[in-house]
Amino acid sequence: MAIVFYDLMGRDGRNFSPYCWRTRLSLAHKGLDFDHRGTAFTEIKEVGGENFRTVPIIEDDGHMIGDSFAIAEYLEDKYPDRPSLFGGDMGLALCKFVHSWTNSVVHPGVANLVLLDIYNHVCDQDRDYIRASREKIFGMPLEDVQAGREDRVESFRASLHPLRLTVRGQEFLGGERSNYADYIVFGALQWARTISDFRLLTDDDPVFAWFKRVGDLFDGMGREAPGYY
Ligand SMILES: N[C@@H](CCC(=O)N[C@@H](CS)C(=O)NCC(=O)O)C(=O)O
Repeated sequence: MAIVFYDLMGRDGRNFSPYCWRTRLSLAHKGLDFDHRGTAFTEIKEVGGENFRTVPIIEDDGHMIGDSFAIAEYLEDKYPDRPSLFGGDMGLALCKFVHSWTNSVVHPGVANLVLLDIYNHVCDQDRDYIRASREKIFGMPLEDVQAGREDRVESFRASLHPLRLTVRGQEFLGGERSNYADYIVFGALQWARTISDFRLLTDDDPVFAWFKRVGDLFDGMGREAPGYY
């Protein structure tokens, strides 16, 4: 039976969750079929009850697994004969660094530039929840978080310089072929692409070229998803 993949669902069927993109590309990387189930923020509790407060969640062989990194490790262990996501223990250890860097630098950078756009793309049933919960986290109205972004986008681009220097000299973070590190960072930029026409990257940025390379993988899985560019 195909793996069931619970993905965050936004307005007009847009799938914008950065963490869910990590899982979606991991499933494709492993060549595993999946049954895609779009889930609103306020429906997550109906999927996994008290044990799962966030998506992605997958269901495989009667097991439910949550948390994108745990899912990647599960897939790697359960399907060792399929293409490797980490390339061994050393690759896994390095992916933990990429995970921490993305969560602590790239995600806040993206959210500070497009938070109101995210809100404008959540399902109707999620709107009150997202406004209230995110305004609590950020300590200000969503409109204020996003204000002045034209003046702030350059410093976001500068924060990606380690990534830029790397993908200028190699196809993927994984080297000649993509690995889980690529999917972690791609998810952050795909999050923005799916919900905002505000360009985080310029056309001539090597990071944008790499983003497009990852988007082309698996028959254009990332590229074909509805987005603004
Ligand atoms: N550590 C989790 C984080 C996942 C996460 O935060 N997912 C968001 C969607 S992008 C979510 O489900 N949020 C639920 C909420 O805010 O109520 C992972 O890596 O999967």
